[in-house]
Amino acid sequence: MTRCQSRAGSFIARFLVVSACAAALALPVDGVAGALRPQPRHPQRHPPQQQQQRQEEQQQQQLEASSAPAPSNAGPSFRDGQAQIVEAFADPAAWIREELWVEASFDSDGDGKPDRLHVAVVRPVQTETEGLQVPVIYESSPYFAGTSGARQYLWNVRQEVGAPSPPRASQPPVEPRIRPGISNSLVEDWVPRGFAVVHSEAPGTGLSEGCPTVGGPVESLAPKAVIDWLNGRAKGFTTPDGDQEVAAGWSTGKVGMTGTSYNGTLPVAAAATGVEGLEAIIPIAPNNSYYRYYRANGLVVHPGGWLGEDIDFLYDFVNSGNPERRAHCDATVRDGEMAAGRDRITGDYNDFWATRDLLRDVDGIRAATLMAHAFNDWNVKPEHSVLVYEALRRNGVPRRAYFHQGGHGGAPPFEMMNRWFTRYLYGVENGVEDEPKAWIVREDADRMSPTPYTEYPNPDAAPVALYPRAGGSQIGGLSLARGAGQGRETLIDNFSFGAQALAQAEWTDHRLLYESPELAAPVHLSGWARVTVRLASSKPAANLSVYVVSLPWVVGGRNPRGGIVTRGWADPQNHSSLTAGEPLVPGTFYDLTFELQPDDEIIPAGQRIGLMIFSSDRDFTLWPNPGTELTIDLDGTSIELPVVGGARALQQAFAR
Ligand SMILES: [Ca+2]
Ligand SMILES: [Ca+2]
Ligand SMILES: [Ca+2]
Repeated sequence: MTRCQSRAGSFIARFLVVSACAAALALPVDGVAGALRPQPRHPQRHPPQQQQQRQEEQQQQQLEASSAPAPSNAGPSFRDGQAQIVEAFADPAAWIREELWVEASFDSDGDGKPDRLHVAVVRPVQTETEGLQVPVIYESSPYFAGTSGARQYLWNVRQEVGAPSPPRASQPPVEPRIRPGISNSLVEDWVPRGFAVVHSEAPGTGLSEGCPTVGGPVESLAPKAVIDWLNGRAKGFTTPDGDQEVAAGWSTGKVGMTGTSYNGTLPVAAAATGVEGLEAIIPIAPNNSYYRYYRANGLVVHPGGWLGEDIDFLYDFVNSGNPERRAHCDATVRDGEMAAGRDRITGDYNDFWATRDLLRDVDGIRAATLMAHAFNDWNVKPEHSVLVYEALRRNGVPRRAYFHQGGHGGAPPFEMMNRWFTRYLYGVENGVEDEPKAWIVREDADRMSPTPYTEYPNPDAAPVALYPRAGGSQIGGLSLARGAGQGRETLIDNFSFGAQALAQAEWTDHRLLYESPELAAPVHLSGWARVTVRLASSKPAANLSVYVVSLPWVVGGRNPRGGIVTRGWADPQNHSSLTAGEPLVPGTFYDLTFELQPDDEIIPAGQRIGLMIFSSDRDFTLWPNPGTELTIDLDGTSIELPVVGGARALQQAFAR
C-alpha cells in the first residue's frame, strides 16, 4: 500500500488533496468514497480570471449545496483499483446530455471563420445538481455521421509498377446520418462509473465544420481544441454560428481518449500535440503513419482487405460534412494536395506523407499510453503501434502494450482499461505503472487472458541470422551457417498466385522458398525480423514481397497453425533511399535491407520456419503484367529473426 493509500481512510483525506500526494487525489482505493469535490489538480492551467470564476462558482455551489434540503453527495467509488458502478450515476434517464460546438484554432474550410467542432457530452446529473466534477472519457471519429465504402471506387491495381494509375472515379458524397448525441459508444461503461463521456466529429464530417484531411494537422488540433475546452482554455458555443457560450465547469480537466482504428489514431494525434489534460490514451489498432498505411518501403501497397485503397478513397469515405463547403474541400484537399502529393507512381516518401506521419511527432506524447494491436492485423499493420510504443519506451512515458494474435481491432480486457483510466484520470494509486509492460495474448489463449512479459519486444530476444541454401523453386534449406557458393536463383512474377498457393506449391518458378529443419522445440519470436536481399530485376521496376512462414501451411487451421508468421514488402528502386528511388538497371544486383512487420509468436515444435521471396502480392501490391524476372543472389541474402533465447535457442530447436 502506498503512502497515499494509507492516508485515504481518514475522513479528512477524503475531502482534501493531501500535499504529500500531489500526484494522486486522496481517494479510498477500496470501499465507497464520500462526497467528492476535487479541485482541478492543475488550477494554474486556467487563466487567473477563469480560475477566479471557477472558485466563485464552486463557492456558490457549496452555498447552494449547504442550503439544499438533502444532498445525496454522490461520488465515485473504487475497488481493486477500478472505478465501480455507483447507483446514483447509473440511471440513464437522469444523465445530462448536451451538444455544442467548440471553436478550433484553424479555418480549414476557408470561409474566413475558425472551424467549430460538433461535440456531445453525457455526464452524471450530480455534475449539474451537486457541483460534482468528473474526468472525461473522449472518443473522436470521422465515421460518426456515416461512410461511403462502395468498392467499385477503389483504384484499379491492374497496372505496371512505376507507371501512372488508371483514373479513379470519386465516390458520391456520404449521405450524413445525424444522430442525437453523436454516438452511444463508451457511455454505458463509463458514466455509471463516475466519468463524463464526450464524443466529437472530426473536421469536415457530420456537423463539424472544416475539411476532411485524412491525417492532416487539423486532425491533431481538433481533439486538442476539445480538450482545451474541457480545461477552460477554448470556447464552446451552443450553436455552430451563434455567440452563446457554454463552459465545462463540471470537468476536472483530466481526459482519457480511446477508440479503434481511425478512432484510435486520433488519441495518438491529440497526445502528440502534448495538450495538457490529456492524461491517458488507449489507442486500439491506430494508424499512426498514412505512408505506412498506403506504402511500404517505397512501394505502393494497400491495406489488407482494401486492395486499391489510397488516401483519396478514404477522403471520400468520410466526406460527410457541410455540403456548402464540399466543393472547396474537394478542390483544395482531395484534388489539390492529395492529388499532388500522394505520388502513386514512385511510392516514395515525401513532404505530403511527412505531414501525415505521427511517428514524426511522437516525442510530444506525455499521456500514459495503453497501446492495443494485433499481430495479424493486415489492415492497420502492427508496426503502427509498435513504433509508437518503442518511442514511448525511449522517452520514459508511462506505457503498456496489449498485443494479441487476431486481426484488426480488439480492445484490452475492460478491467485493464478501467485500471488505466482510474489511475491516470482519478489519480488512484492502483500500481499499474509497477506492473509488467507487455501483455501478449498467446496463440492458444482467450483474448481476454494475456500473458504478462517484462517488455515488448521480449528483452531476451536477440537477432539470429539464417541463410538460404540452393533449391528455392522446390524448397531450399534455411541454415544458421552461411553457405558459400549457393549461386543465384530466379523467380518469375505472376500476380495470379497468392501467397498461400505459392507456399503450398511443391514446385513453382513464381517464388523461392527456403525452410529450416523441423523444430525439435518451440521457437519464440518477439520483435522485428529484418531481411537482406541481393537481387537483380529484368525490368526497371518490380514488386518485392518477403514472408516468414510456418510450414507445413495449414489451410484455415487454428492454433497452433502453419501459415504466415510475418511479412513485408519493398521497392527495390528504394534500395538506398526512401525518398529518391532510382530505376533498376536490368542485370545489375542491388542489396536491399528492410524490416518485416513486428511480431510475437511461438512457432510450435514439429513446424519448419520458411523464408519465401516473391514479387507481386495479389492481396496487397499492384498487379503488373506477369513475366518480370527477379534473380536472387543467395550468397548476399539472409534474414534475421528476433529469437527469444538468441542463437542458442534456435540451435537447440534445429538439433535433431
Ligand atoms: Ca471555417
Ligand atoms: Ca519507390
Ligand atoms: Ca505472427
